Formats: sequence, structure tokens, C-alpha cells
Amino acid sequence: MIELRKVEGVTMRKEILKTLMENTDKYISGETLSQRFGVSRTAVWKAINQLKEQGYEIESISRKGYKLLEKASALSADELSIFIKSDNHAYFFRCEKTVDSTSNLLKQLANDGAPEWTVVLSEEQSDGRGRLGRQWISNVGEGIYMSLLLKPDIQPFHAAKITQIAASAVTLAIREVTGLPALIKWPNDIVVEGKKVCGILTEMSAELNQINHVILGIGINVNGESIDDEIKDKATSLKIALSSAEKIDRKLVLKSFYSHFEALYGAFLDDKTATKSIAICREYSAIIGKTVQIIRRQESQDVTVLDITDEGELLVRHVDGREEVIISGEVSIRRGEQYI
Ligand code: BT5
Repeated sequence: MIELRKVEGVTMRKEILKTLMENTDKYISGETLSQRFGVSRTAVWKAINQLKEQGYEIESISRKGYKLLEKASALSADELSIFIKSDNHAYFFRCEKTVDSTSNLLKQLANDGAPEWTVVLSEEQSDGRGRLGRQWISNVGEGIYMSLLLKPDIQPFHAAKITQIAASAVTLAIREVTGLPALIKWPNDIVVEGKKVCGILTEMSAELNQINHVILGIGINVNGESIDDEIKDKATSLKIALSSAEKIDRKLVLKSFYSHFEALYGAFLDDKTATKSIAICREYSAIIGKTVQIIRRQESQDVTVLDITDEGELLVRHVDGREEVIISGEVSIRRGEQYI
């Protein structure tokens, strides 16, 4: 018996996509789809065309129906919202082909009243940003370039911990999906075999005592097969590190990231401490116990990294024995000639 459901617009398109994804071994007739979702066959046809425009390869044969041949290689909001769900809130995914920066677009959306958990992803960025106006190289289709809108009810000085929460969630996701030994280079990089695969940029709009919003920007090098010359010595991609011929499914990385992020971020909001995330940052630290150079305002100092504090700061010992707590702010960390 056919289940009748009256659904429209985007919801209907998502439902059709889901049905086709679950039935890649057969054709589903336009009649079946139109009955199932209680819409006209023209509406089904329109939805199928929209899915094709998103990059899905759908074969249509008269009298047989529709069959999904190939999933879109680009990320699509319809597919992500089928794949990534939360018991606690809705996600609002928006996938672009190209933007200057996902964080810039999300900032505009936030100023126009976009809800929390709005996520902007883009296949490429023409002006991807790192900290302090640095560039984030964002080649087309190779990575995850994503910004997430959060509106936490916390004091602004707690916001820096969100970077540590995100770094923990990215690290767990990379380990889970690829098995690679990802480590965290405090405060905002994830490295694999000493090379950067991910950078995090947390930006905030706040009053003195209240946060308006936080924009969490995350760039992950996933499927790049070569690394641009200017970052060749310090960056890699998950695909290169895996020496894999197969592409890594970015959706799996995203799904794993969001399941870890939600749990860790939820725990943080409950008790305003990021204990669980900090424990992960310690466990998978690339620098605790090592001698590194801290670079602040062009000045470089050798220090030994002792720990990450419960507040998410870095505890270091200088060569003269003096200990110092460094807040995430604007330090860069190097290890001799190496990136880390
Ligand atoms: C970061 O800054 O690592 C934060 C990067 C955040 C990027 C995301 S992508 C989505 C969202 N939208 C944006 O516009 N930005 C965010 P920082 O610690 O300042 O590191 C920047 C440095 O990393 C650069 O100066 C390069 O040396 C290096 N770098 C640039 N592109 C890279 C890449 N694709 N992979 C690895 N390293 C890179």
C-alpha cells in the first residue's frame, strides 16, 4: 500500500531524493512519487529537474520512471539535511558553489536574523580567511569550507573555548572516518603527520556582557591531490595522508563532526566548562611536552609546553624557568624549521 503524504516544495524534493537514494537498484515511476507525496506529476518532474541542477545524475525513462545513477559530487543542502539530524534542533544548511568566504556570507545572514545552527558550505572560496587577515586556500571541490552560526547564552570571555570544542570534534571526526592519527596544534589547527589539514576561525559579535552570535569557520583539506606551492611544506589533505585512490565522502566527515560537536557543545552550555573538550585537546595534543617557538608580534621565544589549562589556555615554561599561561589570542607556534 502506498503511503500518502501531502508535502510540498523543498520538503517534497528532499523526500523524492531520499526515495531515489534508497532505491538505486530500480526505477520509481512518476506516478508512484506523485501518489506517495500527494502532488502532481508536473511537480515531481520539476523537483527532479531541480535535483539534476544540483548535480544529481537521474535517469528518466518513459513508462519506467526515475533512477538515481550518480550522487552529486557537490554537497547539497537537501542531502545534508537528510543525512545530518539532531534531536534537539533543526539544521539550516545552505550550500553554495562559490563565495568569497562562508563566514562573510553567514555574517550577512546572521545580521538578517538567520537562526542558530544555520550552516553555510561552499565548494570553493575566493577569499577564504584565516586569523589576522591571513588567507585560507580553498580550492574547488577539495575541501570542507563551512561556517556555523551559534548563539550561546554565555559570557563573551567563554567564547574562545568554542574553538577548542570544534578542534576536538574535528579531530574525533577525522580519526573516526579515516583512521588517521589527527592531532590538535593548539589553539586552532588540526595536523596529520605534522602537517595542517584543518584550520578553525572563531569570530564573535558581542556586547560587553552578551554574545549576539558566534561564527565558527572551519576549513578541512579533504580530497586535494596536490598542495599549493605556498603551503606545500606545512599542509596536507586527508586523501594524501591516507595515500588513498578513493575520494573521502565529505558527508561522512560532516556527520561525524556534528555528532561530536553537538555532544561537546551541549556539555559546555550545561556547565559553562569545556572539560570534556579540553580533555580531548590534551589527549590528542601535538605540542604538550614539546619544545616549540611561540611567535607573538614578530617576536619568537622558545618554550616547553606543559599543559592546556581547564580554561583552554596554554601553560608553557620559558628557558629561564618562568611559567606563563598564554591565551589563545594571536600566537603562532612553530617547531624549529618544521611547521610542527
Ligand atoms: C586558520 O587560520 O587556520 C583558520 C582557517 C579557517 C578557514 C575557514 S574555511 C571556512 C571559513 N570561511 C573562511 O573564510 N574561513 C573559515 P590561521 O591559523 O591564521 O592559518 C592560516 C595559515 O594557514 C595561512 O597563513 C597559511 O600558512 C596556512 N593555510 C592556508 N590555507 C591552507 C590550507 N588550505 N591548508 C593548510 N594550511 C593552509
